[in-house]
Amino acid sequence: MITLALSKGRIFDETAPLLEQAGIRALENPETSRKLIIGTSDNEVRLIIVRASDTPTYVQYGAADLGIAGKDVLLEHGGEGLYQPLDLHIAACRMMVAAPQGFDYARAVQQGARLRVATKYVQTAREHFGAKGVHVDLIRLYGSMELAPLVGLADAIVDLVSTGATLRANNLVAVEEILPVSARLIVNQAALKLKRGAIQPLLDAFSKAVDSNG
Ligand code: PRT
Ligand code: MG
Repeated sequence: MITLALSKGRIFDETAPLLEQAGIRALENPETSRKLIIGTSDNEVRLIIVRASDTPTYVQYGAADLGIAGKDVLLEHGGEGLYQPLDLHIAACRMMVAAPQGFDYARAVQQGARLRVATKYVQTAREHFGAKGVHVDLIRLYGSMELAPLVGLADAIVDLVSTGATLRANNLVAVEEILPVSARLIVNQAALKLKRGAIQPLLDAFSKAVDSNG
């Protein structure tokens, strides 16, 4: 049996077509089912439904053989015990620094000001600002980062941006790109060795599906 860890929402939605191209269909819809373990049309493959930020943990400890997680989540996790064979090119967005319209970020950086930055992506933000030599106090939030500058909690945020609609709706503007983000297939390193015969065809099928989507 092969276990694949996925989060519901955009990761499941955008993975389902790839799975289908690999001949695997979920037997229930995780958006409507309350089940956390879902069988598939392939008797040897099951899905487990986890929080997006928990996916690497399930795979690291071998509770799942494979998983699908955003690059953002993998950078925060650190990637220990994980093999990352494939960029699936799904759930794409960009990790950005954003600030209120009218806040001169470039000038603040140039002047060496100490910035308060709210984010869920503390590790990635620390590395980014550290490499640039920007002084920051990082404030860890678990969501709705866009609110922080509006109520004086932070000068700027680090968040994911896809359409930009959320930033616009809150009078924020992206001032710097940190990195492009997409979802990656991850594999437990020990499982890859022990179950290579079962896992390799799945990796090949994902790879073929990604290529055919160009
Ligand atoms: O929601 P939950 O707290 O359970 O976890 P999560 O937010 O980590 O999960 P989910 O399902 O929302 O996101 C899963 C993965 O999708 C992330 O880890 C990213 O790799 C990827 N992804 C792609 C995104 C986005 N695009 C995205 N736009 N994740 C989040 N967003 C959010 C962003 O944080 C911001 O609040 O959408 C908002 C901005 O969107 P736009 O279109 O208004 O710019
Ligand atoms: Mg979310």
